[in-house]
Amino acid sequence: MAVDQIKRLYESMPAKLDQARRRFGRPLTLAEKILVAHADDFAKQEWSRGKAQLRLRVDRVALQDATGQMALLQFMQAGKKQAAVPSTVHCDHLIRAESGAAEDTQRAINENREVYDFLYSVSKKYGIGFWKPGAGIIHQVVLENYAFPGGLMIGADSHTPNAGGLGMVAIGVGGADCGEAMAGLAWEVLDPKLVGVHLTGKLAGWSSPKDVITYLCGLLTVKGGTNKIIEYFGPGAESISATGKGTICNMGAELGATTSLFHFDDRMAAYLRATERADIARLAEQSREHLVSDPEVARDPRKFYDEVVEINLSELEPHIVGPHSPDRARPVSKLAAEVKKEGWPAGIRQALIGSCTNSSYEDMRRAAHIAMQALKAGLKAKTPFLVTPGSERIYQTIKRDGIMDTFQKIGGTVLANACGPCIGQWKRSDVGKEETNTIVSSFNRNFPGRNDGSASTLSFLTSPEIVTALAFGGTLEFDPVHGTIPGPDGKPFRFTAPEGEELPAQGFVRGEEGFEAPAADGESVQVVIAPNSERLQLLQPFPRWDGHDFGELPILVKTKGKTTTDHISPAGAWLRFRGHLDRISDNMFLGAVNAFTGEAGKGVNPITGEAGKTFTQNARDLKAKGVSWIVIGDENYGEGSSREHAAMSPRYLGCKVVIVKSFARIHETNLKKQGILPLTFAKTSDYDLFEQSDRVSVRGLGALTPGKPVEVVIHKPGGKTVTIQCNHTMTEEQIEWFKAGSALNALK
Ligand code: MIC
Ligand code: SF4
Repeated sequence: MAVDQIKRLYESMPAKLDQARRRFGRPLTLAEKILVAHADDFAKQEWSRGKAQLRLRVDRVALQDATGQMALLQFMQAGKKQAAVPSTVHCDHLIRAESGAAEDTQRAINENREVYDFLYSVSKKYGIGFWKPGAGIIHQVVLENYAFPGGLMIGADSHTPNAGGLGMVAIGVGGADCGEAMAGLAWEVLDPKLVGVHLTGKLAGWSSPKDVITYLCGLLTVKGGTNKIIEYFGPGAESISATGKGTICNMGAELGATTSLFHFDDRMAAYLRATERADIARLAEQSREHLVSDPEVARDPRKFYDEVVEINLSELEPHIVGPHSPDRARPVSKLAAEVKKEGWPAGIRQALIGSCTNSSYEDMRRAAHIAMQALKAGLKAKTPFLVTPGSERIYQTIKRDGIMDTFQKIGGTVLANACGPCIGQWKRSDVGKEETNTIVSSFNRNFPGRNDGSASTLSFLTSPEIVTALAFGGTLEFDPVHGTIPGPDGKPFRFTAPEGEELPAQGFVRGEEGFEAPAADGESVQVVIAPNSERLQLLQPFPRWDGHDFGELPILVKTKGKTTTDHISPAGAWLRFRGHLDRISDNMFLGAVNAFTGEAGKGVNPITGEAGKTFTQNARDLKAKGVSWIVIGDENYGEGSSREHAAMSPRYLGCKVVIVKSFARIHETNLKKQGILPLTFAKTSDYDLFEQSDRVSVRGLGALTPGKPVEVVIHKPGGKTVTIQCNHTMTEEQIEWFKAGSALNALK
């Protein structure tokens, strides 16, 4: 966004904020200020936390190459000449880690040429900035180039909140939301509740920003942040660098939070200057009072936030979370005992640092400081050590400053500036397919199967400095903070706490950054999709609702326990088909645990009774027979990624209704957008009523009304019926999406 647009935004803030203070009759928090400043129509807008639907104007849209394909295919259907808001596409998810940066990037370019060409030509045509493969991971590149205090951004990726490290309200959404904002529509979100995190004390020693968020994950759990903004404030915030703040906000996605953000401060200004944005730093400094909460809020936070959490950073111990869920947290010092108790393999097979969560200069410096200590002592890393830098700028800078050299000396492999092993783009040959094994990384997610496609891999997440120390210890039983490992001389060796400056003393190297500006006039640019492509497929509109209630639908799947988007629509090798709805639908529910059998990915065909087929095979059979179906799910259904494929594949193969105990925010919206009815049990225990051979009817759809429950009838095989109540959160407009068959149909 051009500097003069930021200037105009800041100039408009005082009047808008005053208006809001008058209307609400109280001072404002920072999140509220940003939401108010971006209201589509402040006067008409209803404001009620947890209830109102906000209509906002976003400053920017960010897309990556996996979800971006669907987002752009949907945007193209809107028939616009140009994207209405500044937007960028980042090629980061499709590069598979195999043998190192240069080769992996080249291989990806060859394998994904068709997709990259598509993204490039669409970008060029519609005025969208394009970041080439290898240029960096979306959130790091956005932080370095586009994020700014007080802005509002949406991104087709759940870790978009990373930009909260620079005081931006940045929200992860489905591709349809992005496509619509790019087509010039206001963007809608549920007015979030506000959680204030009051930081006191100071981060020091081994404790790092990662520990703030892994600790919070343990405290609030993976659904603790649903429909809430987490706002960090207090004197402790100043002891955290802007990139460290980014780490904390990034992983707020693991709390299910709408977003997370910090108040503007000098650390942010320093980062803006270091990334060649002194003009924005100056503007923000001049508008400082609007880029933090009002002073009354800081004095008495409990009056203004819905919840307040206190963290004394001086007392915060390094934490580690996992396996299989980011909220399984404990201090590193308590891990060894738990490993013994649970019988997890203590030996670490791989140690990985980097990713969009933790690849700042500071992270790399601190990790290198640990590595240097070990090198000096003559120690060798006991596990392979993989590094994914977040951007070309980081890569070039750590290369110049000798950090890369240190990593290479300990036997590390530097991977492309891309997602790689974080999203299952990892060709790993050191363990058998079903071998239970342990890995540690500085990433943000650790759902089963996430990193290498194997649910037998136990993935633990912690700070890059702890990961590096663990690579030398080689076991989860080593506590780098308090423990020792044998040195080459047999004497115990103890690490000292990591150190590392937050910004490079000599400035960042620009490097070859891989940005392509769009064409000045995109009219003549052709977007090509080969008709026989297996990677890309133009979308056909979903059929409209036929006006009838849903009668006696079979249950395709009832899921048990965690059902993340990685369970519903796995990534890894499937990323290949993200632009081809039919092909990718073969992965539907492959990771979901069947509540009737305990088996993952497979179920009984509800019509033929045949067992042992994948859910997709059964769904395709039902579709061929013209039978629609329903999904029953557990708590926080759809947690994790923003990928709308987790809603589109079910929709495409005939799903009408998803009834669960509770939803994750992005997924619930994605279901609505694609025309599926998302319902929650009024009584959670009604989940237990559903059995394999039941049929399910949903009544009164013609009278669907915001806030009014719907009646669901369970038909038991003997003819007995049970009627239960289910809730929905659809607004008038969202009910129109349902009737039209999808939000996109409603728009046309
Ligand atoms: C993730 O971290 O799960 C991803 C891969 O970045 C996803 C996006 C995707 O599925 O493409 C996300 O976080 O939204
Ligand atoms: Fe990429 Fe992993 Fe970050 Fe998602 S969380 S954007 S897959 S690095």
